[in-house]
Amino acid sequence: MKQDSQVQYRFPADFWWGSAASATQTEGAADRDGKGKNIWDYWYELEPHRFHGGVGPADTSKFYDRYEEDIRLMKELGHNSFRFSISWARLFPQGHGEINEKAVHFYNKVIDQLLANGIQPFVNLYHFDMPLALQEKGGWESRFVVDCFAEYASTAFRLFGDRVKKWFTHNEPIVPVEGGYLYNFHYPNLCDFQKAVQVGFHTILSSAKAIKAYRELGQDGQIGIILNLTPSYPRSNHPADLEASRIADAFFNRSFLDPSVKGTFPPDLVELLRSVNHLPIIEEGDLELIKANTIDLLGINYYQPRRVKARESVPNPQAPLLPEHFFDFYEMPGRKMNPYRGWEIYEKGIYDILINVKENYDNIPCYISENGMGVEHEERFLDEQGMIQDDYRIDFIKGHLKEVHRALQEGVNVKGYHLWTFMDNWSWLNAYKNRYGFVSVDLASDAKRTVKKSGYWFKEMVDKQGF
Ligand code: BGP
Repeated sequence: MKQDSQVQYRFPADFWWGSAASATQTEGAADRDGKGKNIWDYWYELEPHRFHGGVGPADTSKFYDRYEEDIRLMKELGHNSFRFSISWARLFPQGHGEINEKAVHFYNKVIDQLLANGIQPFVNLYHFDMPLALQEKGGWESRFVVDCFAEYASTAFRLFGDRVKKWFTHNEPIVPVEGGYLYNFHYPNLCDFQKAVQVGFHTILSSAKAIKAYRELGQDGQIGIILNLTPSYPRSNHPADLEASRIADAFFNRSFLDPSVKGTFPPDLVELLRSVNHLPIIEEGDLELIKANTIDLLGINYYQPRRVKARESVPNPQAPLLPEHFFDFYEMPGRKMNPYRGWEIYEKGIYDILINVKENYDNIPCYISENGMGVEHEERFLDEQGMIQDDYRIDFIKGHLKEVHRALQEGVNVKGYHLWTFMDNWSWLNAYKNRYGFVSVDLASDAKRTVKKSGYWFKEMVDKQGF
């Protein structure tokens, strides 16, 4: 390929370019072709008012029906890789036992269609969507469910592993812990620190069991996990602020990063949990299993940093225990915000994460598995041709890619960049409020797809191997 001298930030020729999505957020057809209910289907039945605009997960962006068109568009937009998730409840309507052949057919078609278009399928197994039948058995609180996950994982490897060479056990496993067991934004909406710790431990255990199953099958791909890493920046260098940031980092980053990459839990986190008498129940052999089954490849989702400071008040002794018992959040004056999502935009965060992975995690192969910007009312930016002029998204991507490029120059083993997300999708509680895609989805006109300016910009950037 001819090299363009205009390119200031050049990426390797084999860099993975693409986008990421998840089953519940894009497939739709939630009650068709034998899919079992998951916790989102169920929670929506119970409390539809919790979801933006009262819009639920039944009929999200219709990927189930329109994957062929969508994959053709991915190719047009320069993708050489695409990450999606399998819906556990579609493949196993009861979470284990009987397989739904229609799901096998669907995922086979998606994988084959991707490959036929020169796009590597990256497949994730768990993206927040516990089958309801297993939630009724305790969800991640239950060891039975951990074993069901291992069964589901090894079934997926056997069915699809001849063609899928990049596997991920979980996407952002801290989020179901936070949402379901601490902060009430996922079902089962509890605020229970002990259960949160147990769920976190079982998630890690399930990941290790899936990795073990993968290796036992002797398949020739790579397996990893996708973590949302949020660098914890202290307000100042005061020892109390530094301590606050160390604790936040232990809770939200190292809790999953250390066992996934090193096979061990951070000693300071273990000590802290012991000091508040909230260690999880660990059975004989669990820690050895986790130690023996670490990842090959790390997916990094990055949206925002976490800024913290020392607590300014003594916690209410009657209040439920939460991580914020140990630190306060800090709003840095002058920070740049995405006002629609309420998240700070701090491009250098992605560089700091990558350098940390290089220096403290043996420079394990990694890639940016999600990064993106959700914007409300994007129809404001429609031009006369009907295209959304999302220059803000292009700027957002460029700003982060510059930092990825800097990390690459400094020897970080970073292999690719995926935008969240390919086409506008259903954002859990935010439903269709904020739009993230390269491609817009017009809900009012049969989910019509229209490429945004950023989609074409991306294609050109990939062709030039940079910008
Ligand atoms: C990540 C999730 C995605 C996606 C994204 C954007 O945490 O992996 O599923 O939703 O964040 O967040 P949101 O949709 O809540 O705006």
